[in-house]
Amino acid sequence: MTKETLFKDAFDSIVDCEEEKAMQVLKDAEEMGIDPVELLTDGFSAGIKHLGDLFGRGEVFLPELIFSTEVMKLVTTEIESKLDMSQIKNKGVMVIGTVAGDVHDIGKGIVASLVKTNGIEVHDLGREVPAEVFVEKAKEFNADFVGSSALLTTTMTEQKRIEELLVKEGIRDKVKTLVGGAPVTKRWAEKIGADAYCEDASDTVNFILGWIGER
Ligand code: B12
Repeated sequence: MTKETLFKDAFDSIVDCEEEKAMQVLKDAEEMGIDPVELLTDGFSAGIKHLGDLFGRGEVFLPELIFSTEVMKLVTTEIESKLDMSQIKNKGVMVIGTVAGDVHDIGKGIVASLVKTNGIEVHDLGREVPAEVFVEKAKEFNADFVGSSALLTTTMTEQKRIEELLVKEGIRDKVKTLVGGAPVTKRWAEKIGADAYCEDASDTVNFILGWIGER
C-alpha cells in the first residue's frame, strides 16, 4: 500500500459513504506512520468537499450528504482521540463556533482540535451560535482569539456582526479574530475587519502561534 493509495481510499470512503473502509484506512495509516492531520485534510476532507461539489451540481442528494457526514464525524473523533495532548501548555484562550443559522461544524471541529493540541485553551461554542454569544463568551473566558466558521453565503454576514459587536462592547482590541469556512475569503476578512482568514486548520495554528510569538 502506498501513501497515494491510502489517501485515495480515504477520499473514496467518504464519497462512497463506507464506514468500514474509513476505519481500515485509519488503521493502515497508523501502521504506516502517516500524519493523521495530513490524512484528514488531503484525504477525508477532500472527499467531503468533492461530495459537496456533486451535491451542488445535483448529482447527489441531501441524504447521501448526511450519511457521509456521519462517517466524517466518526473519522474526526477517532483522529482527535489520537492527537498528542501531552505537550499542552496554556498559551492562550480561544472561543470558536459556527455562526447563527449555520449547522456546518465539521471544519470548525477540526480547527478546534488542532488549535487545542497546540497548547491553546479552546472553548467550542458549537453551531448556530448567535454573535452575541461569541462576544459574551469571549468576555467570560477572557479570550485572546475569537474564531467563527460560516459555510453558507447567507450566514457569512454573521461574521461581520461579530466584528461590530466586539467593537460595540469595547473588547475588539483585546482579541484577534479569525474567520473561516468554504465561502470565506481573505478579501471578506479584510472587508469586515477580521484579523485573519484561515484556509484550513494548519493555517489557523500558524496565525495563532505567530501572534503568540509577537507578544
Ligand atoms: C457536509 C455538508 C453538509 C452537512 C453538514 C453536517 C455538519 N455537521 O457539518 C449537512 C448535510 C447537514 C449540510 C446541510 C446543508 N448544506 Co451543506 N455542505 C456540506 C459540505 C459537503 C461539506 C462541508 C464540510 O464539512 N467540509 C469539510 C471541512 C473539513 O471543510 P470546511 O468546513 O471548509 O473547514 C475547513 C476550512 O474552511 C477552515 N475553517 C472552517 N471553519 C473555520 C473556522 C475558523 C475560525 C477558522 C480559522 C478556519 C475554519 O478549516 C477547516 C478545516 O480544514 C459542503 C461543501 C463544501 N465544499 O464545503 C456543503 C455546503 C456548504 N452546503 C450547502 C448547502 C446549500 C446546505 C443546505 C442549505 C442544504 C439544504 N438544502 O438543506 C444545508 C444547510 C443547513 C444550515 N442551515 O446550515 C452549500 C452552500 C452553498 C452556499 N454557497 O451557501 C455547500 C457549499 C454545498 C454546495 N456545493 O451546494 N451540509
